[in-house]
Amino acid sequence: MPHAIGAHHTSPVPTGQQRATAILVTGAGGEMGHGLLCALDARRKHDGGCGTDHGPLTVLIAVDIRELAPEIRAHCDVAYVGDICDHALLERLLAMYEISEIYHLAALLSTRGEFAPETAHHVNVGGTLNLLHLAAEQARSHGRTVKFFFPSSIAVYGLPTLDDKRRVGRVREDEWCEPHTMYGCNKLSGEHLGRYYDQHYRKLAKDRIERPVDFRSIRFPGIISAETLPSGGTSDYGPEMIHAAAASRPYRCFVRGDSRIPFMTMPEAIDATLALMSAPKECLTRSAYNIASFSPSAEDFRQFVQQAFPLASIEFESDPGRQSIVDSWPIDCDDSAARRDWGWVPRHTAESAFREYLLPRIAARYLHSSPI
Ligand code: AKB
Repeated sequence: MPHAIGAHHTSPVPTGQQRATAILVTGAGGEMGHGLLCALDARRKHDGGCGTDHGPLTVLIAVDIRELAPEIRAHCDVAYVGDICDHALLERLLAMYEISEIYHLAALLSTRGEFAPETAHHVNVGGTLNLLHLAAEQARSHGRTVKFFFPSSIAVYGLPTLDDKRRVGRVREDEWCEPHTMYGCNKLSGEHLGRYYDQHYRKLAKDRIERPVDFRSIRFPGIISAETLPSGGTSDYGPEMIHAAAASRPYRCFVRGDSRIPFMTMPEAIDATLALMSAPKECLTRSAYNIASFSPSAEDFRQFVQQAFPLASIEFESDPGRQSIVDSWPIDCDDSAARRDWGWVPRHTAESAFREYLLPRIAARYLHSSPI
């Protein structure tokens, strides 16, 4: 049975019949959850307590399979420890809140998904279907469309060979979508399910409601955070290398030095998420968008890191399985649709990302180490 761990309430949750207007974040304790909760909390404080236009009672609800760390829980009103595949939890949320926005971050990432692909499907697709159904039921009950953010991934792409990857270079949203991982299949499924709930839900039902869900998605590249270390991903070699050097730990990189995929910083990912979610629907020509910021090779990562931490011990030892996943992902993504439709612009080059954000913030996190 899920249990709620009530943090402080930044605004009183009404009693009796009235349900509080709420924003729901699943996977809140994960890599993106920390940054997104902070940003949503800051937005509602800036808006005078309302992260949406439904008045001052918007509460921020977090759901995760594990208890949230105190510094994350401080940014939400209620934190539920539970499983997004648990219908009792979702029914409880339906009964207690009028949810206006959902940020569905909960997922098993690409590496972890390859050890338990059926479990990955159950969580990544079954969980997403549950949340889309919750959004549709919410829309039916409060009569307003529910905005739904779905973090997709470059994992939806599958370049057949390394030669194809090198020849193709930059990919557009509608090409090479034959993923090599269960996670990539799940993210592609999630995109299609979201588009269905947005445009075609219950097409033949007599009591059909028009557009219960306003589905929006971004195909994120590898994301590097100074605050959190990712786990279970195949793009993790980038952040792992930097964090290991800052913590004076030797690092054995599981891909070749010439491996190259797109990356971005966590602040860029959070800003892009909020920018897409606040864009006028009529400006959006797609439900899933590419964005990208910089595409360093693993050797580029090593050089940036060793310039900052000269004593860092970094070796390359390619793991064939994880290498084949990275070799199937594109070198870069064409983000022209995101730039045109909702003003996406990357904040960094690889150099500025390391110099201005990653190295100083990660070094500070480990205190005793400081980049040159
Ligand atoms: C992973 O490595 O699985 C994720 C991703 C690229 O979506 N970080």
